[in-house]
Amino acid sequence: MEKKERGSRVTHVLLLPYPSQGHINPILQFAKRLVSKGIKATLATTLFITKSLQPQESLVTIESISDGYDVGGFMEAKGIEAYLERFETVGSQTLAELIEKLNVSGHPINCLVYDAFLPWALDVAKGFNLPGAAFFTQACAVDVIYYHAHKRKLSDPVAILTVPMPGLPSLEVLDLPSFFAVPGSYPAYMELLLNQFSNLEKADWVLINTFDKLEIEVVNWMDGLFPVKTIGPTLPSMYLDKRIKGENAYDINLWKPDNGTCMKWLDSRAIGSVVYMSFGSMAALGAEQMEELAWGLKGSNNYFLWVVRDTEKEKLPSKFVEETREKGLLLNWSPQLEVLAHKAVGIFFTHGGWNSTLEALSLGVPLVAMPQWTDQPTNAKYVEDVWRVGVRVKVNEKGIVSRDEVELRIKEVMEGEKREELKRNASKWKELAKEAVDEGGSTDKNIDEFVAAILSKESI
Ligand code: UDP
Ligand code: 7WV
Repeated sequence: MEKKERGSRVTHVLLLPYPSQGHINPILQFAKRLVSKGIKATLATTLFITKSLQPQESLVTIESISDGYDVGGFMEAKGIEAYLERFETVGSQTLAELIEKLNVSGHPINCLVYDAFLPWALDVAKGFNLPGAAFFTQACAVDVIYYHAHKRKLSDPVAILTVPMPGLPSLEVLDLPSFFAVPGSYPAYMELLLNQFSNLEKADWVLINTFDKLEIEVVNWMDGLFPVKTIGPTLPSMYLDKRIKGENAYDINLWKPDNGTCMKWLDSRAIGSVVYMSFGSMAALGAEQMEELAWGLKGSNNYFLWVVRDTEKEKLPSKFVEETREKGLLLNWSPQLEVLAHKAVGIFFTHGGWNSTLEALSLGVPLVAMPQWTDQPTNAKYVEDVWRVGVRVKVNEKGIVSRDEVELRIKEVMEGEKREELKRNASKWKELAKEAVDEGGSTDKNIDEFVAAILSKESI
């Protein structure tokens, strides 16, 4: 592979994700794209995560920093406030130590790509006189809503909706990221999201895991404020352009996927006959909601694959597993990309996390969106009304999605009159996602420009 060299030195990019599944996947995938373009890439993640990883061949080297919770990670902290505070203090220091170590190792760092959730990392980079690129793991539309709120110091949902937000569709309170809908509900999370913009004017680049055609109006608008480059969707190359041989999976799984059983089970199902249901890595639903989902799934009378982590299983109705043995399979953690790419899967019933949404769009699978919190309501709004690749469930007066609603929405997307249109639109986005990352596409060009820009900064 051609290496981008200056003298005998290889250009070396250090990447720092927020340590959750939904943040590690995209940044690590982006790192692999950089490697395919001749860059050396190192991922810095927390010791709590690195010590649980099996050694494996990877295009990207993994190094450890500390969030101050080496034993239990986030679960060890007394809540998000304590976690973020200690992460900033211990993280800043251990990130600086890592950069120093790498600088004397013969492969000095030329650029830091950091998760926009961790703006202090940019200050660390600047302390070494290094260029820094913020990496946004949420939709550009969501980022822009937080930008307006940050700029005007607004967290009130009605107030934010009176602000002109060019590039966005007309939104209602329930379409906003959840931290607005119930003001004061999660102040530390709200601050985390708003703080993405606290020093962003100092970032040399703003990378966003999206692609131009998906949200062109809002991307163009944000590009007028910051040096934006869309670099997504960050699915493994084999699911899109297939230009990077063997690049077919996310390398870090915080849970062990149940590959064998699940894929064999799918192989024996008819085309488009399976409902795949998953709420991502973080959501924990209430027992009543789990029960409604369970009976709604059963009532729809389809085959289903449902990711219910072991810690959530006790919330299932006692007879459910027994009564649906013929129809369904429960998994602790799925190989989600393989599942979504399988022809037996007819719909994706999802919380609509940004990675899951991009994966469904990129693999052409229609959705039922059941947003839980954070950016998921806004993603659901786009799924239903902008990209028109799925429907959003309605919540009843008790805040629950009833079994009838679950059944109705599944049937609507699985066999209703909307199905053909949703499938057509999903196929269209699949093509456009592939086009963006393929040779000469918008994402491909942006990554080339990013690589060229790091090289030119280096030679100054
Ligand atoms: N994922 C997976 N197996 C599962 C559930 C999720 O591999 O059983 C992956 C999924 O493909 C996605 C990520 O975990 O890349 C979840 O990210 P997302 O943004 O959708 O949701 P979050 O977990 O951050 O809420
Ligand atoms: C991890 C922790 C907190 C949040 C997220 C991930 C997210 O929305 O991506 Br708010």
